[in-house]
Parts: sequence; structure tokens; C-alpha cells
Amino acid sequence: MKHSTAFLILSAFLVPIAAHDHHEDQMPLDYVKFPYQAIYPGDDDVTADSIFSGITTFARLPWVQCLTKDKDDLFDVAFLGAPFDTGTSYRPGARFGPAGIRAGSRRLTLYGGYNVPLQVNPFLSGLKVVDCGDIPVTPYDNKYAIKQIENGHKQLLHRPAFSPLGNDSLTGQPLLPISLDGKNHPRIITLGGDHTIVLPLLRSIYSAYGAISVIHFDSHLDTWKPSVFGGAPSEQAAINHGTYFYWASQEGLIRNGSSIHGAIRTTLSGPADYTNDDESGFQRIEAREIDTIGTDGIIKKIRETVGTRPVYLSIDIDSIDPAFAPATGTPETGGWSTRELRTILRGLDGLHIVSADIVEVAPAYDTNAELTTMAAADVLFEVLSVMAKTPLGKVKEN
Ligand SMILES: [Mn+2]
Repeated sequence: MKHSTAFLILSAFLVPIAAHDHHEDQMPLDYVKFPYQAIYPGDDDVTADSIFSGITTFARLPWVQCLTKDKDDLFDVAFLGAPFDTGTSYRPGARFGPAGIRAGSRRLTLYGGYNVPLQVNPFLSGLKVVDCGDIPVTPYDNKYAIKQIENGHKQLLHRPAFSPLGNDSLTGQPLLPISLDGKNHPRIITLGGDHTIVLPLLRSIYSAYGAISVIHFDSHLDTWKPSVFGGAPSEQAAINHGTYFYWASQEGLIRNGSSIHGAIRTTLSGPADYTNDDESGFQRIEAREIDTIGTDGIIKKIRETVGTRPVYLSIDIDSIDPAFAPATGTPETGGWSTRELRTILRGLDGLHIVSADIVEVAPAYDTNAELTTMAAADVLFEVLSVMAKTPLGKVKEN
């Protein structure tokens, strides 16, 4: 800690002179490298200061106005808010999800952000990670809002990634993009918003990767037919946070058979809901399987289903038990603990996660201790860590 020693010695000389000037007693302004370098620290650096000050971005990452004045800026991973909640069936409020998750994420880089079990610091991995702010979303017109979300996501996704793919760590061969259009796309982690946003997000993903395998953590199926979920009184009402996967499947956006739900525990309109879910292309892991096959068994099932294919990851905060994450639109008891979901997410290490989201965080129902927004931020820390460890590249097939 040579900085601290030097500072102490310096202070000893300064104190008598500064007796009538308290500013001299304070830490020199440039000692804490504010705002950005303090979140990229290593050993021997001051980090644990001022984490509660300043404008709140995800994990205090640099704010880049990706959709407006900085639209030519490149990045490798972008956090992007989609504050939409007019597709909810029960408790609204997820439009404040992006702001809440950012508040819950402030402490992620307090000590630097090194992920012990995954042995990586995703903020120091060499990838350029930024917070792009929010897509402007109208609360008055769902059809228009869904288009805004698709366009906003596409604008970011079709920018080239900041970092080149590099070489394969095993063979030394140059890595080639895994996308369908052959381009090296950046990754986007979307902060919802209710789950309806995944329909426009998958439309955007399709434009780069084609039909995609989906890992979906949720207590609900979300493949419901509009006639079952909400009754579909109009064309627009038929698209909501319980039916978006049905529509995504109808549009051919989901890769059939290699997609999987985890943490399912909802009641059904009847057994036919599962038949319809099968037809939508999903395998299922029930929440209660944690008691029989454990996190290891769940990770194994997911990996066997997805294989080495490009995968999109969608996390409903209600996959976590309301004891740990109460602030959500349609809570269901009997869920996984935050620890269990984080373990399962770390078990996705090595998968090609092309983009991800967390949805249904409705901060108005949270405890004063910010349980839910903290859980959401920590869950995304695991996702970002997994992404940082695995580039979206493959070696040339012979
Ligand atoms: Mn749900």
C-alpha cells in the first residue's frame, strides 16, 4: 500500500500548515481516480470510495449515448434499458426496472469487480463495457413501443464490436464470428421492462443470428396462446408478457427443440398449456427439480439442450423466490434462491451467449433494503462474467 504510506507521510507535514484551512486536510481531489478509473482498479489502488455518489449507471460504467449523439461509438457489451410495462397482466411498474437495477448495481465495482468462482474481472477483461442508457419507449401505444425497442436494439447490435475476436486459446487459430451474417456483433444486456420486450429483442437477434436457442429462467411459461392468456380482445392485446414466446415461435425466431425454460412453477389453464409449450419449441425444468437433481443436474440439462449453438438468455426476476426478490409483476412462491440462480448462471460458462436480458423488476414493490434490484444486478454480474470469458467466435470447420 505504498500510496497510503506516502499520503500519511505527506499529511504529517501538511497538518500544521493547514490548521485554518480544512480543505488541505481532505484527500487530494485526484487521489481517488474519479469517475472511471476507480471502477477499473487493481491491487494497491483506492477503490472503496464514493460508490454512492455521482450519476447512476450500471455498475458505474461509462454512460455512452449510443442512440443519439454517440451513435458512432463502438463497444463490446452494452447495457441498455427498455422501460416498457404496458404488457403486464397483474402488477405494473417494470418501466422503472432499468433505473432500479442501475441503483442496485452501484456496489458491483466497489472492490473492483473480480468474480471469484469464475476467476475473471469482467470490467477488466479487455472488453469495452458501457451503459447505453434507455431506449425511449412510449407508454401510450404498445405497437409503436415494440417497434421502438426492436429498432433501438438493432441499432446497437449491428454496430461492429469494439474488439476483434482474436485467436482460439486452444488451437491458436483465428476465431470467426458465429453469427449468420458473418459479422462480429457486440452483445447487449437489456434491462426491462416487462417480458413483452423479448419479442422485439428476438426480432433484432434474428436479424444477426437467425433462429436462436433460448435459455429462459421464469416461473411462467410465456408461450401461452392469446386465447388463454388475456383472452386476446384485440390484435394488439394478444401480444403481452404471457404470449410473446408464442408469437416468437410463430414467427420462427426460436430454434425448435434446443430452447429451455428453468424455474417453472406456475399454475396452468390446464395440461394443454404444456402441449402448446412443447409445440413452441421448449424443454422445461421445473423449479422443484432443485430438490432432486440440484444445481448441477439443472446445469447439465441446460447444457445438453443448448449444446454449442449461439444462445439468447432471458431472465425473469420472478424465477427467484419472492422471499429474495419480491418486487416483480407476477410473483410465485416456491422459487430458487438468489444463490441457486447465480450458481446455475455460472454453470453456463463457455456457452455462446449472444445477448441477454433481465425483466419484470418493478422496484415499487421492493423492500427498503433494495433486495430485488440488488439481486437483479448481481445476476447480471454473473452473466457479464460468463460473456467476458467466452468470445462469440469459432474456429474454421474443416
Ligand atoms: Mn414470469
